[in-house]
Amino acid sequence: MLMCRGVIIAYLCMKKNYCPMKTTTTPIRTLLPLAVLAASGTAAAQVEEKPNIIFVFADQWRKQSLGFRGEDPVQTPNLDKFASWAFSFDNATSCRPVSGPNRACLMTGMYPINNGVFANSVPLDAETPTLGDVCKAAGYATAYIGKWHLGGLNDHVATAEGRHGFDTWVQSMGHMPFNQGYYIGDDPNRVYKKGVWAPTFETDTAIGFIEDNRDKPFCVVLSYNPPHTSGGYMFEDRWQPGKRKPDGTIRYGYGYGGPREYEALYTGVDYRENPIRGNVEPMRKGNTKDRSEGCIPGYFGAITAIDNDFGTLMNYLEQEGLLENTIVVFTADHGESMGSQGLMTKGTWFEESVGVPCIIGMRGSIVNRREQCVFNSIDLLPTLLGMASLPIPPQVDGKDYSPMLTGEAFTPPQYALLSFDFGGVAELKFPRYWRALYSPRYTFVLCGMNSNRDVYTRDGMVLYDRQQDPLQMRPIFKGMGHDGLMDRLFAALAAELDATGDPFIEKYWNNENAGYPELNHYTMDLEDYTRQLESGKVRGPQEVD
Ligand SMILES: [Ca+2]
Repeated sequence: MLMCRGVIIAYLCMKKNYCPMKTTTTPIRTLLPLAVLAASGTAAAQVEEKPNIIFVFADQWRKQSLGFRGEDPVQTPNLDKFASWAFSFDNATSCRPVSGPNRACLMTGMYPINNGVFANSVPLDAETPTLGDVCKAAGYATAYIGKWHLGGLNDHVATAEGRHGFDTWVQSMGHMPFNQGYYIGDDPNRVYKKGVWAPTFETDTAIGFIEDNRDKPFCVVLSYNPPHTSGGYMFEDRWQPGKRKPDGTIRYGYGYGGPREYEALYTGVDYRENPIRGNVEPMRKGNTKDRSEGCIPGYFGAITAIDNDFGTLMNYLEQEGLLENTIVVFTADHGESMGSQGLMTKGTWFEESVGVPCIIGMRGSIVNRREQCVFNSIDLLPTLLGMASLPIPPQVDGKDYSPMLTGEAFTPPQYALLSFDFGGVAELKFPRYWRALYSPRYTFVLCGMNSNRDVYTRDGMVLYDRQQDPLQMRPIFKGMGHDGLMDRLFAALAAELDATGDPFIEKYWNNENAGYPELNHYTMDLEDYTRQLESGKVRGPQEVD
């Protein structure tokens, strides 16, 4: 434990010496230091006019799983209704499609290379401003309910500093949606909610918080853990491909799942004969046992159940007349491959992995549109703060799209920059480096020398034209007639990486001996960290990812 703390403290100290390059042009009005804003005598009067913020996100919910998109055969009537009057970014992306890193992107508006959370179980610097910090400083009542995953190896955050401005704290731990454990406020003991579908409990908790705080502006983050693989009570008979013991028996507690009445909506279909998507392949080549079909009722069942919980929240807001002064966001951490491209889960540049729902509404203020421009997860924080006329911290890399939401002229960025280094700290010795430039039409990828490169790229470079090939079944390599376009995209990607200080192309792209990287402007004692995990004295990242 002491060694682990030493690693984290060393990391924090080194990080403070790093000054990230700033690429965002920020209006002068947004540059007020948080301390100045908090001390302002006029803040109390002004804050009463501020809109509320409700930030709802699920974990492994791909953008294809929205009924109104007409892609996956899944029912989401409440999100369809929300999108019918709100603003939907149809090409929204997860900046780094794995939990802790993308959650840091969502909460800080900064790229992983600048916010420091490059893998699961790396803690977010307590001094980096988040949505909660900004809203609290502006006088909002603040709450965080659900999965956090930004507190390091021991994710439970006991200190006010580590809660990043969220005063009401109901943190879920692990993947047990029918026996979910929570850390609530300062209580060091984990409280379990047995037999209750966790998103329903969390939604009710959020509504209770709103009821208690509706006389002043409030900001609540509602972070649902499902849909996610595993686990525990009521998951015993579920099955996830690849999660069998060596003797072939099912590992306890694995598999996607939701309340049985919602799963029942999706059973009785032979998904092998009727694949949910045109690019579904056996999960592992040559392995006829491990397939995705068995997971589909659990995955879609969880999604429709959460849609029902989201409907409960929206009905409450409508009945109480809160939709006109509340910005509501629904998005996800990242997607789920569910057999597409022969893959499960996330971590790749494919649409099913990086594409997320992103619907934003405030009745009477935000226009109704389905927009095809790029919108990266780092853009959500500045966009919300812009909509609420709250200060955008100068460290933020993302863009404020709020003029677009209100129907004003706005030129969005041409590209979103996506990236990946590692899943969790347990795999630090097995990097999955890649960088991608994402436009409304193209996905252009540079892949380091790892297993993804072997399978999906040639010479570490691949282009997909999603207009001609939406399922990404026809990769374009150099020499196939698009070299000029690929050269231009390479130059644009290189420029984006240079702007963020990312040495990927020079040091890691074609380096088969690329070890622990300098990709985050500081180093950690990898061997110490690994020993801590192997000792069993600290909980490893396997419990949350
Ligand atoms: Ca996640």
